[in-house]
Amino acid sequence: MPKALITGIRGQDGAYLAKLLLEKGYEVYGADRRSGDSSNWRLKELGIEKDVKVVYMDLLELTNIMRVIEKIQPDEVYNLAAQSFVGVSFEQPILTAEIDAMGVLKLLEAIRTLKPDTKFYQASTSEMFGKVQEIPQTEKTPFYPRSPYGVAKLFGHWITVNYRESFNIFACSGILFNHESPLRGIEFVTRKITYSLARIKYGLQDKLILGNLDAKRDWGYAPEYVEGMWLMLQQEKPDDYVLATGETHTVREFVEKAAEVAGFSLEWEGEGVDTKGIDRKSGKVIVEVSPEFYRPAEVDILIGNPEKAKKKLGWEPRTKFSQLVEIMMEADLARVTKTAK
Ligand code: NDP
Ligand code: GDR
Repeated sequence: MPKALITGIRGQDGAYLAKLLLEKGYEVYGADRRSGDSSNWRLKELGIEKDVKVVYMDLLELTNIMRVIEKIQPDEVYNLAAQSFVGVSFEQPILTAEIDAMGVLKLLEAIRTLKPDTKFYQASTSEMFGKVQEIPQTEKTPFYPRSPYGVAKLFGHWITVNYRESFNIFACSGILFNHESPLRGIEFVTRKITYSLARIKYGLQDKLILGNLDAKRDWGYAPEYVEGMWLMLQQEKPDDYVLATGETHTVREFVEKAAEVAGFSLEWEGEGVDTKGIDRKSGKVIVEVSPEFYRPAEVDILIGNPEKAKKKLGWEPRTKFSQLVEIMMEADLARVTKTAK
């Protein structure tokens, strides 16, 4: 039975990846940094809470990481743990760098020292492209990160490449574009939209307040992206791959589609921070814009080209933008109805 260690087990991708690996017959260890909230709601929703072996490991502590690697002797390590919220990285840049940059190095050092034949996956990101230099973005597009998160992840990416080239470690960096699901954290824009609209529909909230509606993202469906992570570690040689849909949509389009699924009839008024989204049926303002949710530096557009992953891994995204919004909106409507009852 192969053994996999997943860091960030309590996050969106950790849960879907754990499910996939369990289905493939892996013994799955999930590294949890032991925060105050021990609900493990994502693993519970997927029905795998009892199947994952939880180990306590924080990416900030090298000796902790070393003991875990030594004890488990994993065949594969998927490093999904991160301070993953771009907005917060402007407020906690040092912590973000300690986790998202130095944490990767600590994990690689532990592998190099204790079990160098471990296969390693690093969760890199399209945020490394930042102020984009080329459309669409590929593995060869130059990087220009626009946030402390993007800069820290760029270190994580290059140190992964460096350990592959210097120490012959089977280390892959997956440059993943945004991927969403009903298990997405509520602070990210897609889930914030679907959860808030569900609450507005059932009278639990008045308005959805957002930042930049014009940002464009390449949004895919998370369960498909974790398949790509696994595929990268099953190849003969380690390499880096972009996973994306090749389509881009604005935040505004996401709101419009979600509102339609939730049964609102949305109409826009005004511009910039004065933009309002009005429900024609009730005449109520249900969407507003606030500078509070704008970032000091924005990534205006992301659109990835997943050709290499298609060709070499046989990986292809299947869920289209409108299906993704439907899946997320319907899941939140169902959740909110349950709690509203
Ligand atoms: P989440 O934010 O849902 O999960 C991240 C997890 O990392 C959380 O469970 C968190 O623990 C854990 N974590 C944070 N700090 C530490 C630490 N110091 N030590 C150990 N664990 C820690 O992220 P996603 O699942 O969405 O993403 C997975 C990875 O992929 C992240 O690295 C992210 O940056 C990257 N990525 C994500 C994309 C996406 O669209 N989802 C796209 C590209 C890259 P806790 O639960 O205790 O807070
Ligand atoms: P992102 O995701 O920064 O792309 O990072 P997020 O959903 O936070 O933002 C996407 C875009 O929406 C705009 N936006 C808002 N964002 C949030 N969170 N809240 C708002 O109210 C709001 N209004 C507008 C943002 O400005 C941005 O342009 C995600 C994370 O998962 C990263 O960890 C990952 O690396 C990248 O995706 C790829």
